[in-house]
Amino acid sequence: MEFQVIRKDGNARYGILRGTHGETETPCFMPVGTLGAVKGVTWDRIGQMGYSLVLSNVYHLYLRPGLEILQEAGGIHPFTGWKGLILTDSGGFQVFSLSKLMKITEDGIYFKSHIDGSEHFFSPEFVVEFEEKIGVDIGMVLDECTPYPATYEYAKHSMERTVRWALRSIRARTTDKTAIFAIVQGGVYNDLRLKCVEMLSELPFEGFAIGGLSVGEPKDEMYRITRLVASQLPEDKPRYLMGVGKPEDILEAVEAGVDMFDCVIPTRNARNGTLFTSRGKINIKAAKFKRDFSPVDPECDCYTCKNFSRAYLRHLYVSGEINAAILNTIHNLHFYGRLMKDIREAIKKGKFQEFKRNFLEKYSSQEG
Ligand code: PRF
Ligand code: ZN
Repeated sequence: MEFQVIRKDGNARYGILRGTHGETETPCFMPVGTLGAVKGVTWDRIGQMGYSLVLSNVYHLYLRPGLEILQEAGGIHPFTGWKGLILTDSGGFQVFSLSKLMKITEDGIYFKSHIDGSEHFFSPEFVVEFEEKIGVDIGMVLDECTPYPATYEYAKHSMERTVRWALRSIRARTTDKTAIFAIVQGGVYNDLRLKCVEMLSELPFEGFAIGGLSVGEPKDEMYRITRLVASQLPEDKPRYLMGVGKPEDILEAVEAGVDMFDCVIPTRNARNGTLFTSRGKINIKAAKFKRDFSPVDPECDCYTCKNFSRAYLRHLYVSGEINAAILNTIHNLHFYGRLMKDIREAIKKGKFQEFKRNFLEKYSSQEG
């Protein structure tokens, strides 16, 4: 993998990330394709919307369809049919949020499947092996996501374990076709975060993620830790803020120097009928849209906005029509893709601050 920062505007960076299956400009947003598909849209749509990097997940892929099937297919690319870049999260976070976590030891994580209750074990070595075997472009290391709130002692131990696991992960590597990214933990404690960055930066990772945020802490804490960590990470490596977020969070993090994002918000919200517009979010279920024959966002040039009205989308949604999820997902992912493109253009022109201010002013002017 190759990463190049091409332009800086304050701490915001415009760059290019090249991997085994293509390249992406940064800052970028990765649509979430947990089960090997982005819910509600086919890969050709994802590509048309300008996305060339998507996120998937070791926890899910390991349970279903499983390593054997993925390997028999020739890897995750031939199996899923996605031709672009793939990053997989390690599963550590999903074990906490989805499965019945049984035990964390120095060796790894014991957990029960959320599907059938069967027992499994992930070690840092196994996760890297899995990511290499299925042929992802970027694999995240196994980490321990510190919950919020957590005591200093707890956060310290889990951060230190995450660093020891990162070292084991890097030692387990066997190919440079799969880039390995480390994850910075340390809760909301400045000194723990700094110590974690210091220890991880000495290791030959190809990128660094900021984990353990957007887990219930106040916004200002999340922004503070993001700024602190981003300011200390190596300049020449990509920085990924995991599981974030809302448009306003992305703008804040880009300003701090973050290059990559993922979040279920655009896709999950689409399926709940919450749509992003340049003037804020709307909920398409609302009765006030019953006779609103205008597009979701008059400034949006996605397939949904060019062809359908709010009234029609509301009708599809309240009727439980499967096309509601599809059309809403197209719109929301288009909105996020456009936001990231506008961010990149603004950085290139040295006008990121101006763009951020204008975007937020309009976005909070809210009609709905
Ligand atoms: N660790 C991993 N994946 C994650 C997180 C983390 O801390 C988060 C936290 N927002 C989202 N996804 N491995
Ligand atoms: Zn649209």
